[in-house]
Amino acid sequence: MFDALSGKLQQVFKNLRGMGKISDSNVADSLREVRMALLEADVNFKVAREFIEEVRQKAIGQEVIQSIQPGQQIIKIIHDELVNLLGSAHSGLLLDASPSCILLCGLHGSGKTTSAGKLGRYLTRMGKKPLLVAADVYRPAAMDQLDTVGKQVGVPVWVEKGETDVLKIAAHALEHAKTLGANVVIFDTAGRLQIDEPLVQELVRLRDLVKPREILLALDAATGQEAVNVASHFDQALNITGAILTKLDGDARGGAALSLCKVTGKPIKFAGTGEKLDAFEPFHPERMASRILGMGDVVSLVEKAAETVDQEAALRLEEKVRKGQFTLSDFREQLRQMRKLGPLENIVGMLPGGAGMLQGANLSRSEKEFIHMDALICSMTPLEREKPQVLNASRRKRIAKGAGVTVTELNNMLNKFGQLQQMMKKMGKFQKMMGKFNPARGLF
Ligand SMILES: Nc1nc2c(ncn2[C@@H]2O[C@H](COP(=O)(O)OP(=O)(O)OP(=O)(O)O)[C@@H](O)[C@H]2O)c(=O)[nH]1
Ligand SMILES: [Mg+2]
Repeated sequence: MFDALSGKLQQVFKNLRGMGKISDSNVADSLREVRMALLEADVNFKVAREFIEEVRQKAIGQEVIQSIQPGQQIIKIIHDELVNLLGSAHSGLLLDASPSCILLCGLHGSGKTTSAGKLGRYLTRMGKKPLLVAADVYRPAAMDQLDTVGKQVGVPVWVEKGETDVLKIAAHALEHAKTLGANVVIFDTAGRLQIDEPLVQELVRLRDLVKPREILLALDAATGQEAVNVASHFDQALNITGAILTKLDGDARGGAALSLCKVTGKPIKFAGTGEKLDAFEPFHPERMASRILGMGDVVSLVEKAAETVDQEAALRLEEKVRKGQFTLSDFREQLRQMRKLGPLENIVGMLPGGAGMLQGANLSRSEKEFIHMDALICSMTPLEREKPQVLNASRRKRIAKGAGVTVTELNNMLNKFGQLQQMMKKMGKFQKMMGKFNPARGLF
């Protein structure tokens, strides 16, 4: 969803890198472009202004202009500020009571019920025993919806059909949690089109009864500028502990994510990246910043892969990316795993340069293309997979014939692979430059 912002920032970086000498005035020009890009992405104007001011101060303070690689230095400053803007470090959940309650709140359709299920699934995988509570008594189908979601993720749901008093439901649910031995209780509450007094009153009463460790605001990333107001209102009313940014997979411009933390001072704890109940990830500011700046988010990808694919294969990939030894065989393995991993956009978008590759891509066609790519790599000899440089015209003809496609398609595939390989190499260098390279952990 940060595609537009990402594209613009990468253009600015490209210009910065290309400059042999950098002067005050072309730094100012670049920063103006960064500011425009932020504003166009719906970042709150005050936040954008402060961001630029911060970067400018640091750029001057560090005498960047005299340094050997001024462009790179400025890029690093922008990267670090972006991480800051997104909240510095990942904030986990505070779950130290037994049971610990999590209250989900948010506007109508912001993704509370879906996030309740996703969170339940996530916590189960963390070894917790969650219980979901249907505390939306207004929309007739709300309880059934949560019930279905709970069944899908294998998490018990407390439903009291016909009960209209949220406080009674909550009290009964807590008793039920004890019987079940559940240690996290997640309350799915009602939404409103707009935040209003009766809703706030109800949420406050519920909060005072269950004393939640976490009050998480489900916030639709597509709400743009308005998201910041919504978040501020909920925060003032309930003193939220963080947010779940939902629908990050959509075509929203991303301003909400970039402004939220600064404006409310509360962290984004999770991101929802699709309608499916596994499309959910802990929000890591640093990884998100790298994703926005087009450096890809290989760590999240590797984590996701590790969840679905076997751990060893994921570690092998991590190692190869780190060493810049990504070959066509790895590319093929990735293609196969990608197809196991769910929506292609999510996966490719996490790859370095993937966001760019996705732009204007027709995915149903891409799916077919992936099958072709797989067939092409299968038609190669091991040597050709390791060293595509050896592919002369006659080898290319043979491979294309073997895969039942044209040589042009083979050439396209090799181009794509080449780009990906380049990006991965660059990413390795970029991380070293950032000084965040941790060989013990592999990436970042
Ligand atoms: N693409 C995408 N869709 C999502 C995501 N999260 C939720 N949705 C969809 O958004 C719609 C509303 O989600 P719900 O979870 O019902 O939202 P809610 O806040 O519980 O809505 P109310 O209970 O009516 O206030 C559903 O169609 C979900 O499938 C997400 O991360 N990505
Ligand atoms: Mg709901």
